[in-house]
Amino acid sequence: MLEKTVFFRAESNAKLLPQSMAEVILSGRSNVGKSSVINALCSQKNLARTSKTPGRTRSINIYSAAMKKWIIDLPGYGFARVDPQEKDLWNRMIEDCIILRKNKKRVYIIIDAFVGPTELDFNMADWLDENNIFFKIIANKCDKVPRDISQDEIQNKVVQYFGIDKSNTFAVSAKNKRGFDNLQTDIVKFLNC
Ligand SMILES: Nc1nc2c(ncn2[C@@H]2O[C@H](COP(=O)(O)OP(=O)(O)OP(=O)(O)O)[C@@H](O)[C@H]2O)c(=O)[nH]1
Ligand SMILES: [Mg+2]
Repeated sequence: MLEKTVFFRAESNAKLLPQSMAEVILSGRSNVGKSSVINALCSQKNLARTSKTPGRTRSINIYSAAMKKWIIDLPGYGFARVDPQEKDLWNRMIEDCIILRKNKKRVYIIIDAFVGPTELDFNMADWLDENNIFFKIIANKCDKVPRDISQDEIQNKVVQYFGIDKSNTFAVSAKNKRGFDNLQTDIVKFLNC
């Protein structure tokens, strides 16, 4: 389904991006596994560059799942070690990419299933709500959660925390490539590819 996804373009100014027909945008804190989730989603090892060190993705990275159907990897929010100027640039990149572009889009916020949602994640969700932008939540790194806690329970927690419908939550492990069936189906349906 998404195996044929290819790298399309990296851009730091969202205003310069051409129009897509539909796009999914993966956002989340630095190091939460956004780029790893893209690789697992597309069943490819090295499509998106990942790193142990936070702050790896520094621009809007666009992957093309089909003609003008995009999967977008953003820099992480809240990475303390980038200098204030760069932080401003990152925030602008994220804001412009999500708000300015009026095309058909869906945002997924990726959170750490083990750490749980942080204040930054709630801020992101509130900000999307304020701007009337629909989002879904992906809890990644489920392999770090004790085994007696099921995927279902993780999703229930996300529902409680964010007050969203369970159908809009996903629990995955990019490391173990688990839990991606529903997410793949959801994204393919949205992109219509
Ligand atoms: N245990 C575990 N580690 C993961 C998982 N997904 C990603 N990681 C690790 O988390 C680290 C960060 O992964 P990235 O995919 O680069 O994270 P990112 O959110 O794109 O990070 P930035 O681009 O810096 O914002 C890497 O060391 C990954 O191997 C997962 O499901 N489980
Ligand atoms: Mg990244």
